[in-house]
Amino acid sequence: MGFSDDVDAAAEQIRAAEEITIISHIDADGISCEAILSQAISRQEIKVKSVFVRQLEPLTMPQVPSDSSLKVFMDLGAGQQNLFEEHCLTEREVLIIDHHVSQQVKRQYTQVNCLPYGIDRMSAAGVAYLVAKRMDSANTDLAKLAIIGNVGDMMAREKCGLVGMVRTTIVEDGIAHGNVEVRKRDLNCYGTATRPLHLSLAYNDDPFVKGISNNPEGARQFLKRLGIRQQTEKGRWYVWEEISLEEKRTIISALAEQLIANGEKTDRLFAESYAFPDEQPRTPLRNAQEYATLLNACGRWSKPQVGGAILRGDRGTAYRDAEHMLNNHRAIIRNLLQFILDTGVKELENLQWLHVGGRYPDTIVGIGAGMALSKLNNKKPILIMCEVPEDTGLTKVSMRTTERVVERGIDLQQALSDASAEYGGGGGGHKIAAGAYIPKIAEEEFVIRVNRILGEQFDKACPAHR
Ligand SMILES: [Mn+2]
Repeated sequence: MGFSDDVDAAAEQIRAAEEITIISHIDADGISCEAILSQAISRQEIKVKSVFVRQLEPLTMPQVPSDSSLKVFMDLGAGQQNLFEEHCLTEREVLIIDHHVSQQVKRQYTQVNCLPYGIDRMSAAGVAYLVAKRMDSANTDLAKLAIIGNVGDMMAREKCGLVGMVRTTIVEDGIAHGNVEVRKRDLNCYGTATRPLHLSLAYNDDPFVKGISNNPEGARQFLKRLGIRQQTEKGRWYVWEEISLEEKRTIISALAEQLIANGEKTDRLFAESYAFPDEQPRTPLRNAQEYATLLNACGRWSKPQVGGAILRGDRGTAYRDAEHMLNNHRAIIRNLLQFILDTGVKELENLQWLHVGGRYPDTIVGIGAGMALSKLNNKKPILIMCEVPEDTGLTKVSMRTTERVVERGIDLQQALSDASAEYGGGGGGHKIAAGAYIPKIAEEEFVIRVNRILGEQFDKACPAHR
């Protein structure tokens, strides 16, 4: 049995069902998954309803209905199959569509998961899309949604573009359908549809360009020196997507020169980007990255259905609500970032850390950690702890690092899951970004333990280095 057989089996199981409940995750990948599969199912005239959960755990299991419907778990479930057994779910009523590490249990739940086949650069939305396409080859309009989910789950981060089957099948389907446009060797930069040029450059730190990254005024002067128009006659700021190809080239080669002058590599200056020509210019819907942020904002404000409505084409109330959440989302992240910088982190040999208490929603702490890292010593992973509003005995831990540090042997997902194993706390995520829940009383010991594990990872990858 190969991955493609599993996709077949999943499509079969869905087609045979009379009624389906989708249980999906509240992030951009999970929201995209739900929109892809639920539309594909409705198009077959099968009844479907959806439930979103922040994560699948004993507390959220009661949200899974105990009825006769087929329960399709998306972007979660692979690692929580013990919960299915505990809740007496049978093999017949469960289907898992996921890309996370799977857990061995007695029951053989049907699962379609790219990870065991060595496909580690595909998110759950990618798997969901392949199933939807197998259900009906006319579903290629949904490739766009799968691209948003993959980009939202940072599948394009490491290689500066989507790779493998996601690139060769899903992106190509999107291009052929006409609602996806690929820009090869675009600037590796966020906010190309909505941020003024200089802010887009200043907020970018991968690669970090001295005098420009984290320096809006420096970026503005840089553009001025290059003779790039920055504002319209009426004073509106231009964004990256609307300037000419020639202007883009001028900016990119000047940035490359700066990097070379500082003895830095230029390989991460370029990235393949995914644009959506069917969306309004200068809105967050115009490219996969900003679209994913909009969906994440919906999820983090506990309104994943609003994100789902936008993916289904709602540009009225849902879109206005989402824009509002996006603005709030950004304001509170800026505030958190400032709090981390003002308070300062404590440094250990292999990491830097801070506890932000109950000041910020636990759902945004990881994002704040990532942003703070670029303004701190980015050679050391950052670890931020915060309180969990639903459970005063628990602490949420979020860690972030950079591609360069991952290249040196660091795996944050492994570090957190090893360090929290003994508390039964789950660690999830990726090499570059991971999170875990631990008992509040174990906080200090935990930080020390993670520090030690990171040291071991550094040593193992490069013993001579230290
Ligand atoms: Mn995912």
